[in-house]
Amino acid sequence: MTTTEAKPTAETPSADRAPRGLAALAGILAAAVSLGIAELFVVLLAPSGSPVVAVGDTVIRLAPSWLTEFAKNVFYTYDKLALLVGTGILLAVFAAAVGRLALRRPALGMAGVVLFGLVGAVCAVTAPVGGLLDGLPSIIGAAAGCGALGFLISTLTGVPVGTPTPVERPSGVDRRDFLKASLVAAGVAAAAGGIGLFFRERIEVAADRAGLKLPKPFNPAPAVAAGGDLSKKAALDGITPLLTPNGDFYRIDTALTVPQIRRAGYRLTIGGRVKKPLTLTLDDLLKRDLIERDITIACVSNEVGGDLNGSARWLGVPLKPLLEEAGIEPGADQILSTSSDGWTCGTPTDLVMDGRDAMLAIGMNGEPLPVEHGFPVRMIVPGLFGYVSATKWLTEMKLTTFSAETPYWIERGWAERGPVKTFSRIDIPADGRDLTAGDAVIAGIAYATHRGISKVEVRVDNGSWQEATLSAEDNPDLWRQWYLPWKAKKGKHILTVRATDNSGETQPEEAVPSYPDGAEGWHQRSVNVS
Ligand SMILES: Nc1nc2c(c(=O)[nH]1)N[C@H]1C(S)=C(S)[C@@H](COP(=O)(O)O)O[C@H]1N2
Ligand SMILES: [Mo]
Repeated sequence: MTTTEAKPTAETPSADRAPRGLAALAGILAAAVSLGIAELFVVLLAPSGSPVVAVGDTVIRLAPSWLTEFAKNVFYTYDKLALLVGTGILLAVFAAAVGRLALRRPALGMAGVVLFGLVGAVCAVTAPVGGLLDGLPSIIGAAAGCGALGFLISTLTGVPVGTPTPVERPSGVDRRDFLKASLVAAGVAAAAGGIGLFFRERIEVAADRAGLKLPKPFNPAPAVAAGGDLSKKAALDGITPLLTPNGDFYRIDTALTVPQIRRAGYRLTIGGRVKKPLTLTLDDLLKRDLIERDITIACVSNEVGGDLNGSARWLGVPLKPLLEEAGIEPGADQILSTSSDGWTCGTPTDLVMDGRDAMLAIGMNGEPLPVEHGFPVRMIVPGLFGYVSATKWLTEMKLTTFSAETPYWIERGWAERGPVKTFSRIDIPADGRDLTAGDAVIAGIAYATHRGISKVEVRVDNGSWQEATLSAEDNPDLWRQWYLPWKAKKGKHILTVRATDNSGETQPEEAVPSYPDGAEGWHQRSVNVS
């Protein structure tokens, strides 16, 4: 501490108030340091639970159902976020009180930090996936928090950490010392927490996933037909590739932190209205005859011309024979699937059993499923939007009825059945790209998963519809690329595309929003030709 004038009696109100406000800040910074250090040790010790997530999950687990329902209704999809923000606010209030307490009674302040660490530790240890080791990051975090609190408070009191409670506080607090100490604490919290969060999702299951050797498919995907992939044509540079690389694949889910499921611990239960309930390990699934299929999946929230869609070569266990083994009882019209984090999805039983390539995917484009895309197992059902078919981190399938159980998004008003709507998109010319007059090309993709695409037409301004050339159909579950050569004339032009599916139905012109069962309308792009 730098020298301060010793004026023992000068307890002016402002001098007193300022350190108290700063002490509250010290408490909050100390809490941040504990959390940051705890996150860092979650990574170093590699147990399953971060204290923040563990506390949040414990609240969800113990909260009465009326409260969780209320939160879901009020906060809609942001219910988990609301929980974290609410917890954060409570924590900040608690930490501020602890900071102020520490100013007068350092020992009690430390006790507050320890209490805070203990709550985190207890929640982590008692979590469904928790073990004793999972409590350690919180304890280490609390120790660091105590250190930070002592350090920060000492800059306010001028009394070094560990000295018995000061009887008199020097009145002239050196704000610069406190500011410096605060910056150090904030830096430590941010760096430790940042490193922890950054690596947690990567290292936790990454090694486990990398260790999974995918079996060869019993029934491989047919080779792409000649003319089945137009990406190689030089003129079509920029067209959507036939299969989307995993790193570019869109991602949609409600998960705040990506579920981390290890291979050894994985279990899938198939129950409800079945004759023989099954529990399968990952090895059980890998031992079965696997199929490999090129399938496009899409999100119901995708807008006209949007990119919440992607195609992959999925390797997986066909669902139909598996469910036949379980023996579906008559009347069970819904397959309610649940993910490890409690998201639910309802798929019509008849569609899964009608012979389409519905599967439990374990491979995506030649790799184990990426963790964000559902490692180790997800559902894929051609022809249905993701919210009614594509459960990631799948842990349970329950045969039930639509009238008995309402899945996550259906409860929020989205359509109970979600067949994919016919979709077409212009990729070339890219948005905002100017062209020079002369030979040009218009190109893109179209899908009507499971029905298949029969025709794509393009219109320039208000001209007549011209039929585009389609890539050879690989299978009706996969999108098709298309292109149309165009003699571009000078000026501004509006390009419009529409597709027709194999049932003969053409995309309607009238725009319809994505809620509640998928957007409709024609994709347009404007282009300047000079
Ligand atoms: N566990 C879980 N699975 C889920 C979801 C989710 O929120 N949680 N979202 C679904 C939705 S709405 C879509 S569109 C697809 C997206 O799959 P992707 O992220 O692999 O592209 O996943 C589906 N599976
Ligand atoms: Mo979705």
